[in-house]
Amino acid sequence: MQISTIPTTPYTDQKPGTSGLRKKVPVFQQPNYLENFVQSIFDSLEGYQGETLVVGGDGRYYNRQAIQIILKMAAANGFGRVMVGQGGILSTPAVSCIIRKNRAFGGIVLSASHNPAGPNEDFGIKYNISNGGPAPEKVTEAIYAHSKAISQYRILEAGDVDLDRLGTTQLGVMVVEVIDCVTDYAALMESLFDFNRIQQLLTNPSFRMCMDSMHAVTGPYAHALFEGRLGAPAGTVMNGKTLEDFGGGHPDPNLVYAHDLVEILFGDQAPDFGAASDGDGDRNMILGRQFFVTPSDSLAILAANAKLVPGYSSGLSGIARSMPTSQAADRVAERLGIDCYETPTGWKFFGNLLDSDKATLCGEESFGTGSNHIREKDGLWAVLFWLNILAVRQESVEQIVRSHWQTYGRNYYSRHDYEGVDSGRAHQLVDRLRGLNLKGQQYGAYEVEYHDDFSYTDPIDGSISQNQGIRIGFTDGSRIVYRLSGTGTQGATLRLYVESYEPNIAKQSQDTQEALSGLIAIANEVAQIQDYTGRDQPTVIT
Ligand code: VG1
Ligand code: CO
Repeated sequence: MQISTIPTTPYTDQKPGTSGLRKKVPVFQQPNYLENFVQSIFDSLEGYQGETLVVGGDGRYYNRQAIQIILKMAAANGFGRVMVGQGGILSTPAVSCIIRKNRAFGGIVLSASHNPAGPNEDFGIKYNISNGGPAPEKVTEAIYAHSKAISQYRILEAGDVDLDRLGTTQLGVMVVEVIDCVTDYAALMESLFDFNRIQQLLTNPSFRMCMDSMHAVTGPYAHALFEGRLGAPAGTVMNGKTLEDFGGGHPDPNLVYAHDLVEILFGDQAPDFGAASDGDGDRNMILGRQFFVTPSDSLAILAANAKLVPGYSSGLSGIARSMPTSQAADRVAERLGIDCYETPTGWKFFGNLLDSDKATLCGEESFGTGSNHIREKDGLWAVLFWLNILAVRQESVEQIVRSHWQTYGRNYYSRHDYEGVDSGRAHQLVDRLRGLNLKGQQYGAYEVEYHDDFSYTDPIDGSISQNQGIRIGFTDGSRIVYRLSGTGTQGATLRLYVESYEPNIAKQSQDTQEALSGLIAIANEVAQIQDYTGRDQPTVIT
């Protein structure tokens, strides 16, 4: 088998966003587009000769073709072994787990997460480092720099590898190992949670659970864990077959897109517990019977109840949350006497905190929670964590959340997304906000305590990340945050995050949008959202 060096010219748009490079499939199918990016990843790394690379994706359209190219390029560039999930399938958390367990050099995850899939929809590629986590900014910047200067890539001339048959094959001098996508991940879950107790809960006829895998990557994992190992009745997992187009859906586990599940959990005779996960399996939504748990609350509740779960019974070293995530977790950290870190959006910023044991649990408002067990957010881990708590406390989801609010107060929280707006106007909106000086301004009952553009200095390596979102904080602890998405593939997406704190138990049962209506009006007015986006309503409210 021969290694070819193919001349190529750069593409100028290969800058990784919040979570890797995401583009429409036809963009990735342009000549050498994927090859350029993969070679740029390899060119940014040092010392991988003979080492192991983990490769897998969420099963979306173009996954298999991309994997064949990556395998041949890994072989030509000198990797010693590639571990690839059977059928090309690996969830994002499973990749992180497998990198760590096998002390791999790194991994490539093929996913555009919750973005729709299909021939004209989205594809994505992301590099993870040896700790199992997303490449930090210095690596993604190096990849981008290489992509702008690339002149050639290396690829092995060879036939395709059979991705469906478990076992090892040879690709030149490199070994390709096709592995079961669930085994290592399931073993890790079993080491963290009280599977016996969860099994008792799931086999008790008076408890019913519904898990929506949304035709994306968690299907095989959820079947194996819940219906297999934990004994839940067949049918507990819905939409469990991974499809290349995710069944035409939008595998974003929220009240808008997980509508099948929401209908069931908010219908008559609803089950006790519902959960959904996203395209690549790193996000989760938790529902009780006719009850929605906000992701920010979920993080706080997991932290407050961590002692009930075997893997966390010795306590937490700290908690970390992304800046726009509500401050509910901060209150738990305070009571536990541990630190709470506030990072920019994106899981890559949690890596150093987890590696240095400054944080045990991490979370984002965007339906992402996780811990130091891997270096990615982890959807099914969160579902199991909730099941473990439910099994121990023997209370309903709603009871657990309400008693949490009674103890800590309730952080009303909502995110409004304006998707696909004109990119130039969206940037103007943010630039204008950055230029205002709002400190001390009064809006009705609200007085602005601080107004800034969030900047983060990593406490471990000192790296600085600027312009991470406009924050307007009020003296009563309420907040408004504006930032532009770094994962979209069409125009710009403006995200508005609104939060207020309610300690009074008598006022903790309001509708969220109503409770936040005053702040939302201020947020619209201050940023002139209607003028800049041309929209009078957000596309998605979560
Ligand atoms: C979004 C979320 C962010 C998350 C990122 C990747 O980013 O807001 O919290 O880490 O997606 O998640 P942005 O830049 O669009 O706001 V996933 O599940 O797409 O890997
Ligand atoms: Co995801």
